Amino acid sequence: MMKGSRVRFGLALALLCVSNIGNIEMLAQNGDSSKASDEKLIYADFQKLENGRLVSSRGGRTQLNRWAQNMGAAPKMRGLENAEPPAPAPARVTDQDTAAAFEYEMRMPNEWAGVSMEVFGQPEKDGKPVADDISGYKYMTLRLFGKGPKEVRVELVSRGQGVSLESGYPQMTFRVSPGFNTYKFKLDEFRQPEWAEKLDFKRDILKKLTSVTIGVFCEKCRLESGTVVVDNLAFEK
Ligand SMILES: [Ca+2]
Repeated sequence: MMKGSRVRFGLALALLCVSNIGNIEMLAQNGDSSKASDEKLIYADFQKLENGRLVSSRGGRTQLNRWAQNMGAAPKMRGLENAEPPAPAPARVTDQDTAAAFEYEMRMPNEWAGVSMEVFGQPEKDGKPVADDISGYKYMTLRLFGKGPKEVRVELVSRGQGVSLESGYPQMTFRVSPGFNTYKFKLDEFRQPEWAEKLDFKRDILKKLTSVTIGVFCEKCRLESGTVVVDNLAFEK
């Protein structure tokens, strides 16, 4: 189905001009892909911009986060130019298809550090994130291209809904294969790290999901840089 070489070529082009494509306005052509069906919730296909920033399928905002044990050597991250707060950049997959991208650079010394893209399902209401109940779904799927990272981590996050962790949300870490591939994860295999404050996965997260992060991380960090491109984040039965 996928014309591998063409997709790669498209991606290479997109990544080369990641900083120049903030004003693509031809994104919203993919029809009704933002509609949630019973079988599948298209969480983010990155076909829409609001105020120049990529939003999720139902208009939730996107942002870039970073963290580090030593913030003096915090990772560098690059997405949409001149965005405050920082945001991923639109990256062109095809004429009709846009993804969300960021570049990162890990710096030393750092015991641990990371950069992630956070995607909210819905726009805020009264200044608060709005939650989704995804407990009826079994899988998360997403399409991802990674140049640089061996592994990528996705997290299921709930903010402002009674739970407030700085970090340690249920997560899944996976090895990145070459190419722009679709990955599929079982939701019930997401786990919190051992050191995290324990949450009730169903009550606190699956029933109150506000956002998803997709990110890169390091422990005993070395100098390392790369690019991550994400598209078609969905929950499936
Ligand atoms: Ca897309």
